[in-house]
Amino acid sequence: MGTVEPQVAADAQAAVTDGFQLVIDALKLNGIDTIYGLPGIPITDLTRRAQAEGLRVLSFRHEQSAGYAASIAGFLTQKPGICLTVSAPGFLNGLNALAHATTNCFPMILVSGSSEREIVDLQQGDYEEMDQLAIARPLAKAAFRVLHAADIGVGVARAIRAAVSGRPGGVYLDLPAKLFAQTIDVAAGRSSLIKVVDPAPRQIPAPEALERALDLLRGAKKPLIILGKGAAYAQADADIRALVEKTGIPYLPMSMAKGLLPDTHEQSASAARSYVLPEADVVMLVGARLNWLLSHGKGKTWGGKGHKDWGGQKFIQVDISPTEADSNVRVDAPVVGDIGSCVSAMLAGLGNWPKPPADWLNAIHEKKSSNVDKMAETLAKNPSPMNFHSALAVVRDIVKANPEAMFVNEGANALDFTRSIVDMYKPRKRIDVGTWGIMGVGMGYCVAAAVVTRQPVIAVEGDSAFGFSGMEVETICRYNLPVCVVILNNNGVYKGTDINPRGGDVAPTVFVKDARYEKLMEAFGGVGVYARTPAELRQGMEQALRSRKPTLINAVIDETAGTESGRITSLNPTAGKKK
Ligand code: ADP
Ligand code: TZD
Repeated sequence: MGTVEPQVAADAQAAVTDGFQLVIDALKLNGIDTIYGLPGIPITDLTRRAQAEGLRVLSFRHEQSAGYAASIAGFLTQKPGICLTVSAPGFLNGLNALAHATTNCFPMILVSGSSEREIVDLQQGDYEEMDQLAIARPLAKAAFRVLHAADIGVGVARAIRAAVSGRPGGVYLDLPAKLFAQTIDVAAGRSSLIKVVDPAPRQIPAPEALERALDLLRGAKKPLIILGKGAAYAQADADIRALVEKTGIPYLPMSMAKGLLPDTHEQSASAARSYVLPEADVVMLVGARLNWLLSHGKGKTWGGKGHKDWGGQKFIQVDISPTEADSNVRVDAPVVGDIGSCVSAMLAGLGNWPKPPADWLNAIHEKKSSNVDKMAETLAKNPSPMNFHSALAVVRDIVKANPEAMFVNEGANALDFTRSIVDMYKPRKRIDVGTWGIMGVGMGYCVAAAVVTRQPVIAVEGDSAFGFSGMEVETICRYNLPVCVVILNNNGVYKGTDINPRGGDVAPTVFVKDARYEKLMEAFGGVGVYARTPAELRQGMEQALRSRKPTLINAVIDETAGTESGRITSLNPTAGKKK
């Protein structure tokens, strides 16, 4: 007996599994191989054990960056990006990214440990006490809590389905501390897990909706296609290109749809944007919303008389969300379905498609050429100090020479100028501030972009924008990621020249002058470059791409360059009051 007993005990032990293990098994079973997070009570062991089980666990310096990384990993892979945080404060730090994912239609799951339910619910003051589920719910597409180890499989499956099906979004999964240590029988645990079948089912558009849309488009005299980041997300690149090319219709890519067709494509109307929007008579939106980024489909941008007046365009909207149509103006032909299915069905229905009228195409061509010529003149200048244009002329060349590189972009002027100057050549290479125009996505995006695509990453950052996630350069160095950060440093938010009329503190938009951001990268073993001329910037970028070493280039630009709020000064209620 004495010799048998320990064996029985060991067997009994081996025959149970616990909450930690089941969470890991459930993720792995569903093809999730990376966690972006930050350890601490109660999830430290989850991060350790996940790593030991072969998941890639990327630890950040702040949950917000981990969350942004997860959100963009979701966009790039169509699988939910996982962000793992501790309770209350860690959860709240991750929440911004969860809301960002929901707003941008990126699939992501924020998994947070939480404190004891019975203490939290009686508000008895637990360690990091917070009713996280209630707080996450309005910001997430769905929110779930798992109380029993046997329900982990269901919880993870529901979170995955909610994140990626239909319109993708952010999902919250609440895992209380007690769950992790719960044990259940191994066999029962195994059979409780769910491998999600067809997590994002195709949604086939109705034939009559397609016919309505194609009829409208065929009859247009001045048709226009607008491609949004939903189209980029859908990974239907070849069909989208074929639809644009076979119809011959000019198109505008929204910021993150740049590169879906190369920006140098002859049908791109980007350089004639302010001409085509008010002039077009039928506009087909493919995975783009008529939100503020498109001036709500009305007003002067669209040729309306007043700022809320309809410009007379008819809209076709291809979108997975049936409630998106009519959100701002009338949509005459909604086509509801996933973009892959919609676009291939449209292609099949094109028949003998008439080219758009030549006078429309010629007018766009003319506008484009004169705008491109004007821009070329500006870019060719070599002012001292550098300005946005002379620095971005270099970035444009480097991106052209490295079309596979991922491209991250945030800032105000640093965003707006870059978006219009730097061409993209491949789908889903450009990732940026998205629907909210949010600052702080930069370094988290860099980490995820490098990890997911294994391509080099170039980030063009305003100096203010960079500051929101700057400490993550340590993360970039720690994982030795091929990231080249270029800071367009003009000493402040928008620019660096504001003056406090009363003296004393500097103005709210002004930073330390001539800050040496490159030393931050050097502090962690990366390469720092101080660039005062386009030639120094070019050399720094070329070297970074060759070496694949983490590099930060502090590109010093004219502090008077830049306008308040970049190109959206009109949204700034104080700007009008300024002399
Ligand atoms: P942008 O900012 O580029 O204009 P938005 O984020 O405003 O793009 O719009 C993206 C749209 O794409 C959303 O309305 C979303 O419902 C839709 N969408 C996302 N993924 C898909 C998909 N796979 N199929 C169809 N529509 C999609
Ligand atoms: N906070 C967050 C989270 N998002 C924001 N968009 C802002 C604040 C407001 N904001 C902008 O919209 S752009 C910007 C801020 C602070 C920074 C602009 O300065 P920059 O870029 O140095 O990054 P430029 O090139 O100097 O304009």
